[in-house]
Amino acid sequence: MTMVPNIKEPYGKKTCRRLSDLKEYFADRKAVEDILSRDDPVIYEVYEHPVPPEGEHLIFATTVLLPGKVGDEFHFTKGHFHFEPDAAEVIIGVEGAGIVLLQNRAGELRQEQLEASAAVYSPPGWAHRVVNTSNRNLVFLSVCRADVGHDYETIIAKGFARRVVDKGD
Ligand code: PAN
Ligand code: ZN
Repeated sequence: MTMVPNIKEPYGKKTCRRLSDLKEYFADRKAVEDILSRDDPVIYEVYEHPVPPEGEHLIFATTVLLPGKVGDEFHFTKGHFHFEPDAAEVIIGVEGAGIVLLQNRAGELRQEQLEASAAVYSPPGWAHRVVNTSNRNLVFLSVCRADVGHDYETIIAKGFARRVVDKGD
């Protein structure tokens, strides 16, 4: 039995994030511009199941984070805090391997390994970003309250305290 229902159908919404959507997130702006002058590669896709955006429902989303780097920095999701009530989230690895960066609003950072069948808990008040450190797709399921609301602005303004780069090991 597969742990995640078919991620292609049915889903309520598919979001495709390309490098042009993430250009202010990567550290190496020259590498971003070099790649964008040739192509606008997909970094990740999110398949959300259709649920009403209300607190008694759960968001049920599968993310496919493609392998690759921008400069020496591994592909990652934008990362975000949740708004009201800063609700928690569970992230479950389905395929591939990588890292979840967790950071609270005081700037405290934690790092967890993500791999198939691993579950990572993002507590209330902690932002989460997933990084693909492997050479294949990193697929994971995210579950949280459907009314959380996503705060990307704080991450754009302050970033995460850690970047995950390839130093050859
Ligand atoms: C996930 C994320 C998904 C994409 O479903 O939304 O992995 O990451 P970004 O939203 O940071 O671009 C989740 O955390 N939902 O709350
Ligand atoms: Zn979230």
